[in-house]
Amino acid sequence: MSVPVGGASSPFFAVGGTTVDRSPAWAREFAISTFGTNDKPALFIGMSILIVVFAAIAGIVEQRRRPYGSAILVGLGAIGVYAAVNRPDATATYAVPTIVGVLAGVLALRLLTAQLWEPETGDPREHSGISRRTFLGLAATTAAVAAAAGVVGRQLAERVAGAVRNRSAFTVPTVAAADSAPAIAAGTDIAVPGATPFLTANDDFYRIDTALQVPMLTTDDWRLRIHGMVDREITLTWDDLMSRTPIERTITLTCVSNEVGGDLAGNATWIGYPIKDLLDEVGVPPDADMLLSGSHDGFTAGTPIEVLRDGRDAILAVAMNGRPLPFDHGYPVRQVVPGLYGYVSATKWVVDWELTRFDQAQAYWTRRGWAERGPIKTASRIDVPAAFARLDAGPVLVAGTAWAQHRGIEKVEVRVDGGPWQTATLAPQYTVDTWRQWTWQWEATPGAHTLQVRATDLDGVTQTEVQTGPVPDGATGWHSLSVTVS
Ligand SMILES: Nc1nc2c(c(=O)[nH]1)N[C@H]1C(S)=C(S)[C@@H](COP(=O)(O)O)O[C@H]1N2
Ligand SMILES: [Mo]
Repeated sequence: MSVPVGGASSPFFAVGGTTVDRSPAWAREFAISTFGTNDKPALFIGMSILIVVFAAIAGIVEQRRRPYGSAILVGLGAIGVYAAVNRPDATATYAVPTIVGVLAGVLALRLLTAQLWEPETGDPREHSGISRRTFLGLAATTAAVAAAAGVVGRQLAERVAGAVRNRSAFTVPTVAAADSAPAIAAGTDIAVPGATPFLTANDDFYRIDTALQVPMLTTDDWRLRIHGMVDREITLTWDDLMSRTPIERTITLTCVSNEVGGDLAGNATWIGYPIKDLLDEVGVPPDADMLLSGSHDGFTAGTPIEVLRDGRDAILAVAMNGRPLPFDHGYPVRQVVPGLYGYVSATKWVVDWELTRFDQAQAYWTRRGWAERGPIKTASRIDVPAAFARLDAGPVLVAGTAWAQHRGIEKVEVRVDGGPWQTATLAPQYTVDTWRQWTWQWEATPGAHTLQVRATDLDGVTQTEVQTGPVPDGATGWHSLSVTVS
C-alpha cells in the first residue's frame, strides 16, 4: 500500500504554510522580532496548542449536544483541506491526509461519547464507563490512523533519504583558474576573537525563507523552465546546466529584515552559472524589465533585468563554500545576485523563470507591502566588544564589519559618547560585492560608554542617522551599543 502524497499535504504544514503566506507584513514583522528566526517553531507550537484546545472543545460539545462536536472537527478539516489543496505544488491527493484524519477523529469522538447517552431517549446517562466494545473500537481506530500516518511518514522518509543520497553523490563542478574567485589577501579577515569571520561557514549562515518544510529536490527532479517574454522558451535539465562553464565568486548576502546591528548577513564562496548568459540565450525583448523567479515551493522574487545584465556576477549557484548547496540554502540550485536583498533576488530551490514587467507582475513579498526593488543599503556593525560588556580601562580593540554590496565600503568611523568621529582601520577590500572588516583602537576610561559606528560607501554616501525599521525596503540608522569600563 502506498499513499502518493507529499509532506506538504499534511494539514499541519498546509495550514502553517497558508498562515505564513497570508499573514500581513506587520504580523510577519511581529513574529520575526518576537521569536527571531525561531518564528517557525513558534508557529507550530501555537498551532499545536490551538489544535488541543479545539479538540477539547469538540469533545465537550459532543458530550453536551451531539453531533455539534463532530461538526467542529469537520469544520477544522475543511480548513485543512482548503489549505492543503491551495499549496503551490498541490494535487487533489493533498486532501487525503486531512480527510482520513477527520474521519478517524469523528469516529473516535462518537465512540468515546456513545457511552454517555441513552440509546433510546438520547438523554445523557447518569453514570457511564467505557465498554469493552468501545474500547476495542477505539483501539482499532487508533491503530488504523497510526498505520496511515506510518505509511505517509515512510514515503516522506524515503524521499528525504533519496535527496540526501543525491546530494552526497553530487561532485562540485571544477572551475577554471581564470573563472575562480580571487584569492583572499592576508588581513582581509581581521581574525579578532568575537568578530564575524570574513567567510561564513555553511552551518553558521543565516537562513530566511517561507518554507515550513525544506524542499528536498534531487538533481534528477530539477528543471528550470524559462518562459514569458522570451524569443525562445526553454526548459533546462540538470545535465544542460552542468554542460556550461561555471564561475566561482565570493559574495555577501543580506536580508531586508535585518535590523541595524543584526546578523542576517553572510559571506560565502559560490560556484554557479552566469544568469546573464542564460538571458542572452533565450533572448529577452527590451520592454521586459523583470525576471520573476519561482521556487519549487511557490516563493517568487522579482529581479530588475538591468541589474542582471549590468556586468555584475549574478549567478545560478550550485555550490556554497566548496560543498553542494545545503538543503536549507536551496539545493540543488539557487540564485545569488550581488547588491540586492535576498527577497528580490536570491531564490532558493529555483525552478521557474518568467520574463515579465514590473507593471504586470508582483513577487511574493512585494504583494505583501515590501518594496518592488531592493538594493542593499550601506550598513555597519560593531561585533566586539559585545553590548553591555564589562571592560577594563585601557586599550580596547573595537572591531566589526560593514557592507555596501556592489558599491563597496570607503570609510568606517566610530565615536564614543557622541564625541568626534574617529576613522577606523579598514581591512583590505576583497571586492565591492563583499563586506569589509574594520578595527579601531580605543583608550577606554572608567564609566558607562556608548559606542557608535557608521560607514561611507565608495559613492561617498554616508549612512543616515535616521532610524527606520526593515519595512518596506531595509532598516537605517547607526549601530550603537553600551559598555561599562572599570
Ligand atoms: N524559495 C525561497 N527562496 C528564498 C526565500 C524564500 O522564502 N523562499 N527567501 C529569500 C530571502 S528573504 C533571503 S534573505 C535569502 C536568504 O538566503 P539564505 O537562507 O540562504 O541565507 O533567500 C531568499 N530566497
Ligand atoms: Mo530576506
